[in-house]
Amino acid sequence: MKIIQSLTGGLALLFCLVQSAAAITVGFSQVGSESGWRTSFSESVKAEAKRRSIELKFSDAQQKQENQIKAVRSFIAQGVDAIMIAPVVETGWKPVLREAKRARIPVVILDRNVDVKNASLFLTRIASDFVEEGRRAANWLMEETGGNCSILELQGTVGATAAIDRMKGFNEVIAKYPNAKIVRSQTGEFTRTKGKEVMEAMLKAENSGKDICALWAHNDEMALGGIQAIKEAGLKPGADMLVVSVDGVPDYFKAMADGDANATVELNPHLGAPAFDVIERYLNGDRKIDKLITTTGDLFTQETAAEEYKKRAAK
Ligand code: GZL
Repeated sequence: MKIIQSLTGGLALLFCLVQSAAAITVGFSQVGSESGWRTSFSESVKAEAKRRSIELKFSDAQQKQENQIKAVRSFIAQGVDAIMIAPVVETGWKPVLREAKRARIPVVILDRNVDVKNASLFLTRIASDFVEEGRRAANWLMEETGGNCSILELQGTVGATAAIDRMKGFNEVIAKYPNAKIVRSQTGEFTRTKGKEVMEAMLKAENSGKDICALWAHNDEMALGGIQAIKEAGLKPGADMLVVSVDGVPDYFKAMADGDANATVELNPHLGAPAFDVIERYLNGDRKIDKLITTTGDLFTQETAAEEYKKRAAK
């Protein structure tokens, strides 16, 4: 009898060891690949999953929320250990988050936010403070121009937290300067192509931009498209018209080093490590997880752009 008992004990121990060593499976629903920042974000999550031997199921939604919701439902059906969502817009998430909760699968929100009142529908959100990014961009511009500036704004995706909050932070600062005003504002959907197209239209409507002091873009991709449009309108971006943005992608550092752009607030794309940390903590029983984990970034200008570009382009 003793032999059977020690055998089953040994098998149970073996099973636990194998189980705990088994890789976890995480489903990740990503917005798309609309910007250099987004692709760095995706690559960093994939590299981190590989480093930790986590099985990552990656889904690119091509900017469509219905594709994100389909992907999350598929992750639930596959019984993944955890789900990460980088939501394209804030609204429309309650039903599928309820389904994940019913399936007892923890959900981590990355970057932009979801507009749900019931905070138990997700484990935590890991993101930058977009309002602060808008404030920093505006404070730089007000300092640079003495608060005397007519501005064209390229907004991000309508309904996306990054667009809503960057606009909020920027407007909060310029409201203190009577001679600072956004004269035109339109969405460039966070892409370079659309940013150029919208900037061309705004310049045409504003006497080719001759009286415009600055372009404020919610991300570098749109700013880079805007810079093309400013050049084609016969103006010198970075000089005739200042350019300030957010993200800190290598191409934008190159534009600043070339004198075509002036400042950007860097956005950390490395959200994989903190996300997997919090998932592993939760799966190991930790229930003391903050509802918001913020990342930070610095404001960069032309002064250090060339050396910063070398560092980033080399990666
Ligand atoms: C903001 C993020 C934005 C980036 C853009 O955190 O959602 O989406 O600023 C990207 O580059 O499109």
